[in-house]
Amino acid sequence: MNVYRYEENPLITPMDVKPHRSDFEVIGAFNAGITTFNDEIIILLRVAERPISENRNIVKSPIYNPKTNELDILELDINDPAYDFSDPRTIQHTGERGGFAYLTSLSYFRIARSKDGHNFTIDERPFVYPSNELETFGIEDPRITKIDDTYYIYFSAVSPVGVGESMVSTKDFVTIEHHGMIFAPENKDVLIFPEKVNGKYYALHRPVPKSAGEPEIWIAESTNLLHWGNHKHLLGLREGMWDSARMGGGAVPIKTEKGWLELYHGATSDHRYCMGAVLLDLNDPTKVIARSDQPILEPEADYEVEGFFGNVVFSCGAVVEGDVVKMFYGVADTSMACAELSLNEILASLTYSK
Ligand code: MAN
Repeated sequence: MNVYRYEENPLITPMDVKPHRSDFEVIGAFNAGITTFNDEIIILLRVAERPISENRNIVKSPIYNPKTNELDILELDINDPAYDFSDPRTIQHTGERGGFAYLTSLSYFRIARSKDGHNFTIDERPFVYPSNELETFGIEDPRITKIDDTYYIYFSAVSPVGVGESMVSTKDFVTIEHHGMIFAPENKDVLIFPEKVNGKYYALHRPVPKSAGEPEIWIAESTNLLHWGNHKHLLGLREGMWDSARMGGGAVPIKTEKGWLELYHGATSDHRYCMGAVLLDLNDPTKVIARSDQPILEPEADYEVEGFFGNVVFSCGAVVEGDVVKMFYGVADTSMACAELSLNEILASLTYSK
């Protein structure tokens, strides 16, 4: 696979983004939703910020308070046996309980605009910010699907009651309308197809089942983008391969002559995140036609291997111009990068099911 990583990579780093308050620091500008609007590429950054801590033994967790519309700052002692601080992203419960109690940062979305995909201007203020009790730990990993004149922005909504997928929409990237949670916890990595197929909207989603099943990709349909049903299991993990432990949709499905091309992420149990592709039937996206045996992009460059959470390439969107796929992607849960790939080369690299 010929992958052309931009020479300026990483394109946007935390240092390029001003914190939204002076007692905070930006630790991530990554996993951005991508679309085009008024001849510009919109890079809807997931900005992760944390309160500056002077004391190494205290971890401060920012929590949105829907009653006051302010952030509360929780202070945790790293020697507290109730918690495990080894994952830089989360504060885990110790013992049998499992799962995370708090996050070490709070994410929201900020707009970066670019005419050429290389140079950016970043808005001064947040565009989408936590606003209700299902978003108290933040909002993450936005994807943007344009349908007619409306941009649907959907993302992980994180709170103590779970991680689900919520949606807002905008027509002008100034005002937003809230649509609430469209996939209940635990669910992430929703990707809404950009047009109806046989009269129905389709979405990929990634539940995390507990008593049976794995974090794998499902597909659902809807007539109004808000209520999703007729769920089907679409794509499973593959033992010993790059997508053996977790997976989820990445970019908005790309319509090609051969089918719907979905660029998705897969990870191994040691948290190495790669991007690969799956091709779905044009007239029935619940049917898988072909899939990547090898990743189309894997963490190799230093900015992909090292960072806040290293060995991660994670795309939430691409811009397609003819045969060129400009895949924007988050690197190491820290910054944004872009790589160009050939659409036909991706299609030719897939292993077709018999
Ligand atoms: C995982 C990671 C974190 C994220 C939480 C909540 O632990 O992806 O970065 O904040 O989930 O979504």
